[in-house]
Amino acid sequence: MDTDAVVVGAGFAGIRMLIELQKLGLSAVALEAGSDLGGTWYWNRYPGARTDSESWSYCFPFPEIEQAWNWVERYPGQEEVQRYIGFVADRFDVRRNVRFGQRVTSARYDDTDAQWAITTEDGSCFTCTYFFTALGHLSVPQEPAFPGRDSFQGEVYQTSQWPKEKVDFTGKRVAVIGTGASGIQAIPHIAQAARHLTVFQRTPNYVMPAQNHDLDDDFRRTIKDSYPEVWSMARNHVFGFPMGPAGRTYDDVADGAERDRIFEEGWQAGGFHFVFETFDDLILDQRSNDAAAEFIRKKIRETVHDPATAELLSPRGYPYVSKRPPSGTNYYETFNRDNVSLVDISQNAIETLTENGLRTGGRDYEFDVIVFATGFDAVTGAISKIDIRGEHGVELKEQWSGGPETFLGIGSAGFPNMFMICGPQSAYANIPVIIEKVVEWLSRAIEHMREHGYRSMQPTPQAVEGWTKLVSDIFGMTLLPAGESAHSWYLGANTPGKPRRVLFYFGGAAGYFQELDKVADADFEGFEFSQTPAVAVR
Ligand code: N01
Repeated sequence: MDTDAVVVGAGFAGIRMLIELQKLGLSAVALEAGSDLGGTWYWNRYPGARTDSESWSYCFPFPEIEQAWNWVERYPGQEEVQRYIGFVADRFDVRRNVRFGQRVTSARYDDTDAQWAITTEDGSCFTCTYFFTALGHLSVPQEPAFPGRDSFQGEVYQTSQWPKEKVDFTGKRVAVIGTGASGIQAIPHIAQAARHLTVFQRTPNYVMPAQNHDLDDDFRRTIKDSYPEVWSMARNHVFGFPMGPAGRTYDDVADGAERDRIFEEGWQAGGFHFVFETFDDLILDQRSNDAAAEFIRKKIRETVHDPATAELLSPRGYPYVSKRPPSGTNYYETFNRDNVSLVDISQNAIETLTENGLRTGGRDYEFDVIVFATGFDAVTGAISKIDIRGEHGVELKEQWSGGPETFLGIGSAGFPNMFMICGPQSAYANIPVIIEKVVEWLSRAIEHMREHGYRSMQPTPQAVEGWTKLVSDIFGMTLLPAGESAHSWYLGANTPGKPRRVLFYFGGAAGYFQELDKVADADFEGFEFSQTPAVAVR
């Protein structure tokens, strides 16, 4: 099949891109491995899965959708988000352009006719001029290679590959391995049904209370009436949330009690409000960060009855936010239940899975069910699973053997017309807000090519080098590098053997948008264009 564009993935990014391609009058197909739309929200069906961006900013700024769609909860659950994506796709009539059950295995650029050939697992081939990846940052699950994995005779689940049928934990002895955002959401739900739940924790997290609740009609009306302001705030906010800055730093508040009052306000506001509405230098000033970290530890001590368990749950030794902080609902409270226990594996790695459970610290534990909540080969995992070859047959995997190198998180030198929607080194922020801007930018880029009769574009090696350095320099100005010791996936440090490379631009959503606009306004400076396959225009 030949189309103008192929989009790989039908989650938020893929659907948004399909809508844009339709507006541009281009033919397009999206290839999706799942059997329905949603991407992350298709695969992550574990109990308790929900966003930790507020629903009214975890969506697209299409006025007709904003008015027609009614969010049920402050933080929508997996099912609600997946339904939303389907609603958007149907309103714009793009579902018909999605091919489900199509896992892409290779993408080859043909130098002679400047076309991409995209092949899927079942041997189907799609040729196109524009090749978009919309793969998500967290789409390749990672299960540690525990010895004895196949010997365990009970049920095994991975949070991000959860079955469509409901899993019944009633009366069962369950293990959850991993206390990242997925584990933290799943644990309180599993605990309610299981006979006994044992949580295996390697690194404690700083868990903020989500303070989730249903929305009422008055609130929905207010939001619907104020979407222009919501988006204006989100686009100007460092992480793409409709929040203002806190307007103060650590040094502005000398009194410890007053600082705690401010933290308490953030805690009650819930989720990321604690990060962004307390002190503006939380990820820049160690003292500010220490104060926040100690406040959270105090909350854990107040919540968890057993002091030894509270101490094990208390993160120490790495800065707050240097590892992506999750939001939870009844997370710490769950450890007060009689049927829940916590096992610290920071010093005693899981030695092996056994026929009846697992062994750690020389002790055998027996389970009916083991749940892996062990995270993802983040950001580069999905793209590196596709055999991508650009000009002169150059392999992307080979080019990125020391870690990904991109310009703006969108393009890589030597890969003409391959556009990553939020690829490695794009902005770290509330993702729909970033997707929206990147898609607008890509639309402008395609219009620019059409206007000038260009056939293809790709970033120059100099632009890629400059961006990679900028991304790394910005990261180095924050407290985030210290997250490496706590296996932060921002750096790929959660994946054994993965080269360490800063995987995101941490200069904020607004900073990223300025960078994108600067490039586009200067006729896409940093990109080279080709009029015919053979002639490059610099
Ligand atoms: O994965 P994670 P996740 N032995 O990498 C542990 C997004 N998300 O799926 O911390 C024992 O955070 C590992 O231990 P450690 C969100 O961006 C969003 O939970 O590396 N344990 C850790 O505890 C999030 O950040 C939402 O020491 C091992 C856990 O497994 C991202 O997805 C919801 C181990 C993995 O935690 C990833 O979250 C869910 C081993 N060998 C996810 N290897 C919302 O928006 C790993 N672990 C709400």
